Amino acid sequence: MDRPLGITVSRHILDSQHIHPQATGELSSLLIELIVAAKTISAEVNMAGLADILGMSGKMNIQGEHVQKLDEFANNTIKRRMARCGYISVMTSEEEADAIPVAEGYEGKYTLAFDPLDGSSNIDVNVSIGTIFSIHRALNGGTPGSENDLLQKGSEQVAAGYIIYGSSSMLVYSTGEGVHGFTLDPSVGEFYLSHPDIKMPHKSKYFSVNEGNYHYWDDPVRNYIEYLKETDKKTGRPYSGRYIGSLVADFHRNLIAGGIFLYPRDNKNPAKKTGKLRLLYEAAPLAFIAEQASGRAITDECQDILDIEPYDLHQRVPLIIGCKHDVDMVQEFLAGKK
Ligand code: P6P
Repeated sequence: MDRPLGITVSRHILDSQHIHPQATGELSSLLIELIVAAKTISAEVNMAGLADILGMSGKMNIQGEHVQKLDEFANNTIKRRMARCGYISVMTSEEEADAIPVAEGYEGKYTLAFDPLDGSSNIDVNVSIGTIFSIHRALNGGTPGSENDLLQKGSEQVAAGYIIYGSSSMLVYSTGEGVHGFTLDPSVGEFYLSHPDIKMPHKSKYFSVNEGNYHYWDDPVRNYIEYLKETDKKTGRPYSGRYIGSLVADFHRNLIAGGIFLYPRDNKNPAKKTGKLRLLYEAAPLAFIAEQASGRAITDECQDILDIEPYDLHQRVPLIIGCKHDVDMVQEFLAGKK
């Protein structure tokens, strides 16, 4: 018996484009180009243990972090491919201080913000890592873009998603019509629809937070974590702690199985006074996915992540993201109501 015909991600993107008669196909083509870059990165990540690509490149990035060779490879793979795709006018990457121009004559109507390989500190210990991307409309499409085109609110995103390089490589993306997951079949190099219309459970069973920072948090955050550990009157079971230390992996588990992730500000460390995670290419794209999957994402000042007006390409934000019931509960603690 023939294997069922899997829906490829290209097919899925084109089908959703056909629902919009006014669509020109440029966003579809942009996503398909980005996915080619992701497949290239996936192949390299999965071989990392074999090639000599493991280890440090000896360089430092804008964040002052040691750049791993795979980081550099992922950044260059996306940058080179997207600079000539013809659908974006400017890019920004976690690995680069300034906005990245596209090749002259290739200016398109969108912008791209990306974290080429988030969680890279986990590469050498074979923990899942990921690429995160965020797409907006450029302010003056078709002309060379600038930082202003990139500094747009998360609520203005036209598409966002991530690729997680784990036990299998998965692409999860949304164009504002739900969240859809695709699993890579490396034997044919295709992403097939495996998780249509993903919805976060209303209530979590996992909480993800680095408790090593416990003494650096404000009291409401500490009180909330203590509350999670109390026995639940109804279920008798406290939440289970799960923290991988790789944002895409922690987020993906919480998206599929139900969970809440917190990275609050750290009042003792100036580098993390406004949180550790970056708004444009980490918090905002994941917040877009979370809200499209019926979840929520706020800061520890109860501001919706998608409502934040960015002022810097690499600004950091405190991030609380996950099932709606649990984010609402954190908000109660932060507002002093619990
Ligand atoms: P910590 C990885 O370096 C990262 O940027 C995210 O992927 C992850 O969620 C976070 O930092 C982990 O930070 O301070 O708990 O090691």
